[in-house]
Amino acid sequence: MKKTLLSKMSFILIATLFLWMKTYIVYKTSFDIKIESGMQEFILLINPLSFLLVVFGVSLFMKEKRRNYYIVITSFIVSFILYANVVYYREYTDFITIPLLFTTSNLNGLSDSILELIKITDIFMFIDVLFLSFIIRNKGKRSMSAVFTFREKSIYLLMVVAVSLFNLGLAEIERPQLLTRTFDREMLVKNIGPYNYHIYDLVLTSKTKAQKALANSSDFTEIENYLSANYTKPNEELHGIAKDRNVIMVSMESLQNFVINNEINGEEITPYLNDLISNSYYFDNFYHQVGQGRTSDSEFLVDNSLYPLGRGAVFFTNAENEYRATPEILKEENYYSAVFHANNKSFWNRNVIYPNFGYDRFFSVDDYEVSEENSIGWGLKDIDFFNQSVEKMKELPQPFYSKFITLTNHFPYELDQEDKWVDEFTSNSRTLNRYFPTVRYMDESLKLFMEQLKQEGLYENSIFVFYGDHYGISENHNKAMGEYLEEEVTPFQSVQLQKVPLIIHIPGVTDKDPEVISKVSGQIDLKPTLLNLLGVEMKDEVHFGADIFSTDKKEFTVLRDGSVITEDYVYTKSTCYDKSTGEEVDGASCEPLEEKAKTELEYSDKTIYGDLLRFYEEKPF
Ligand code: GP9
Ligand code: MN
Repeated sequence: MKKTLLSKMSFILIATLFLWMKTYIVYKTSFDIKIESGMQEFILLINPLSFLLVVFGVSLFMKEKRRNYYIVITSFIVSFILYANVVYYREYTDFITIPLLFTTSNLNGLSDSILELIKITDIFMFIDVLFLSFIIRNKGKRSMSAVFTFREKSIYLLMVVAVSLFNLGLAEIERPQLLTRTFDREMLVKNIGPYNYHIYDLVLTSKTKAQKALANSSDFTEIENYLSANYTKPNEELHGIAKDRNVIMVSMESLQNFVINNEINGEEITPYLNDLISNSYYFDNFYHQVGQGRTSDSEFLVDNSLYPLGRGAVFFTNAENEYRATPEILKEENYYSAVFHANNKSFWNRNVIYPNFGYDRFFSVDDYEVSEENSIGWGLKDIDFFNQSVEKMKELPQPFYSKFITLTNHFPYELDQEDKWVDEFTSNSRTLNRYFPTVRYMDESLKLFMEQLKQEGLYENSIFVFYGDHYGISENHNKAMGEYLEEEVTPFQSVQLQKVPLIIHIPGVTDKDPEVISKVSGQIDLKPTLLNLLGVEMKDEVHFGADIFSTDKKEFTVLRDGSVITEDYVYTKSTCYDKSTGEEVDGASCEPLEEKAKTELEYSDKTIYGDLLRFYEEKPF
């Protein structure tokens, strides 16, 4: 009996249709993709199709029996990729990138967070795969008899090409240069679908590898020229004010600025930090600039004054590069350097990259006594962590540059009952609710840490730099956040919620003359700011930030997603806002800012992808 092409293809088409619809349902239920026109909605609807037709179409060239297994297995794999993105999106409001997948050594520590993010109903995401397996088991014989002629295969191929071009054409009209500008993953997924996006990401990854091979010293000269044209002279009065002091940096996990001097049910959330601020330099307009590498990205920014990457964690993708990080520079000033962090040493690839930054010692989980009693969530509780760290600090050669990375205030913000000193918030976001007690706990740990340092004689001759590493409450919790702040969280507000506290405390100096510095700045500026206080000449060092105390410092901060904040404007998600009113204004006002942000990030990316600092040694400028 002769079958029509359509009936022969019915199994392929059913599988395609299922996944197509499933992807669209996921768009609507699991991702927050902003749609502004009927055209965008249409592109969204059709965009999974081209990839699915290709990947299932491969089966036309297979033997019949194999074909059906291939379809079921492919359907499972593609569903799994979609599902993994759904889970990742629940916390990070972002899509997975290939470099991120190579961070598998991070997964052991993540198991708690993952359990928090998956739901029993997720099983429905695989229901079509079960259904397809059921069909081949029962109707197997019949549907396995189809053989495709050359003509039929050609018709199919033409259809695939037509659908793909149609999709790309519409996307190009809607978003010119979509594929050449890769700031925004949401835009990519919105226009070409999650599967094509992953292929695109794969191509980019290979391109990145090639970039290093092709880079040469003239690329470095270009960076040098850009940086010296934009050089900001540091503040002379403060130069060397903390010379030869021990440096004690604390990376405060997930600490956003909105909790500072704020309350929950009438109680201060950060009583200690509020107190410290009144004896310190406090920067209340300071932004985190991290990408997918989160804590590690903030470390990268702070130690190198280079931007992290738009995709993946630079700690993984470019760990072997040549760097001129702060510990290495301070070594020339006879400093010893150490990091304290009670997590696996390989987490974020730290054990590989730290020696490359010039760190002399990394105290990781193996150096701490960790038990059931003194752990919660991701590991050793902050109070115990600091407690045990002080003992090790006493042994360090001085002066030292040290960094402490806290852990308790990490998603999913678990805490023992006896450590809860303020109430949870009440909203529909468990995450936001639990955030307040863990922040309060971390605040207490910092207070105890300082008290101990005073007792051990490690306080007076030190300079303290406390900074928030990145946001703790993602945009997914905007509604609850709005309830807490008592105002709606618009994209304009969202950008400003990326402020993290920065506190610089110099005993004998800032307690006499504390100051609140409201200049717009970011983590990229911390290295030149600190090194100026330590009396280190920065002019010849490659750095993208500027001394925040400098009167010449421009109020211009670019976040890793390309958003820009200045004194007058906030630019984000292709929209320009007047900062004083929060109103949307004509895009022309932000155009130069957008351009400048793009150039800045491109030059920094180029430095990293091309491993350009390897040319620094040969030719200092
Ligand atoms: C893990 C800690 C937390 O060691 O730095 O990592 P994060 O998830 O915040 O990047
Ligand atoms: Mn972190």
